[in-house]
Amino acid sequence: LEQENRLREAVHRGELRLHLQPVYAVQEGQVAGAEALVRWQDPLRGLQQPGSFIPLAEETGMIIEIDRWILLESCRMLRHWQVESPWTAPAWVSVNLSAAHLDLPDLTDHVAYALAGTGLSPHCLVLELTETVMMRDVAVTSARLQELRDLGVRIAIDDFGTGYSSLGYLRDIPVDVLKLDRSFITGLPGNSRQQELVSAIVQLGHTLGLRVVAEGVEDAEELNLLTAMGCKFVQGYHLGRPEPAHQLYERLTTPA
Ligand code: G
Ligand code: G
Ligand code: MN
Ligand code: NA
Repeated sequence: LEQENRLREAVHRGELRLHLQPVYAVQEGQVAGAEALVRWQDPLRGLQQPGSFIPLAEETGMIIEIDRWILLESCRMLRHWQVESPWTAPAWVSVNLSAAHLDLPDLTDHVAYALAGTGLSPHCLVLELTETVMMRDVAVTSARLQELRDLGVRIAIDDFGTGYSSLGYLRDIPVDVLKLDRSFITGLPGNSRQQELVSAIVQLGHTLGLRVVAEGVEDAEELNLLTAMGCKFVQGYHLGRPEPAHQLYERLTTPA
C-alpha cells in the first residue's frame, strides 16, 4: 500500500520521465519513428524501469493516468521537434496503451484532446496494443480502434506472434503496423527454420498493407538478415537504446 501511494504521488509530483527508443528505416539508415517508454524517477530508489511499477499501476488503475501523461508528453515532444528541427524529426511517435485504457469509453476523446492540445498531426501518432489485449473482445476492440483510426491515428499490434494469437484477428481488427516480437529475432542467424518463419510473417504483413517493424534487433547479423528479407523498419539495442527524450533530440539535432 505504501508503494501504491508513492506511485500515485509520483504522477502528481512530476516524477515520471519520457524515454524514447528510435525506430530505423532500413534502406535510408535513418530514424523513422520513436517508441515512448515510461520511467519513474523515484527520489528514494533512483530511475525505475516499467517492470517494477507497471504491474502495480495496472492492478490499481493508475496506469490510465500514466498512459495519459505519456501520451500527452509524447505528442508535445514530437510536435516541438517538428517545429524546431523538421529535417531531423521522426515521422511518428508510438505510445503503449494498457488494456484498461482500451476499455475507457472516452479513449478517443483523450487522444483527440492530446492532439488538439499539442498541435501534433494525427498521422504522426501510433498507438501500440498487444495482441492479447486486442483479442479479448474482437467486436468491441474493432469498433474502438476504428474510432481512433477515423481520427487519423495509426494502430500497431505490439509483441506480434506471442500470446496465443490467432491470425484470424488480422482479418477483423483494423491495424496499420505489426511489431514483430523480439523472441522471433533472438537466435535468427543460427536458425534457418526461424528465418523462413520471420520472412513469411514480413511478407504477410506487407501483403496486408501493414508496416512491419522488427523489435529487439541486437546485432549486425540480425539486421542483415532482416534487410535481406525485405523488412523495412527495425528497432533494438543495435540501433539505439531507450534514452531520455531530450537526449535523443539533442543527439539527432546536433551535427556530428
Ligand atoms: O521500457 P521497457 O524497456 O523496460 O518496457 C517494459 C514494458 O513496459 C514493455 O512491455 C512496455 O510495453 C511497457 N511500457 C513501457 N512504457 C509504457 C507506458 O507508457 N504505458 C504502458 N501501458 N506500458 C508501458
Ligand atoms: O513490450 P514492448 O515492445 O512495448 O517494450 C519494448 C521493451 O523491449 C522495452 O522494455 C525495451 O527496453 C526493450 N527492448 C528494446 N530493444 C531491445 C533489444 O534490442 N533487446 C532487448 N532484450 N530488449 C529490448
Ligand atoms: Mn511497445
Ligand atoms: Na513489443
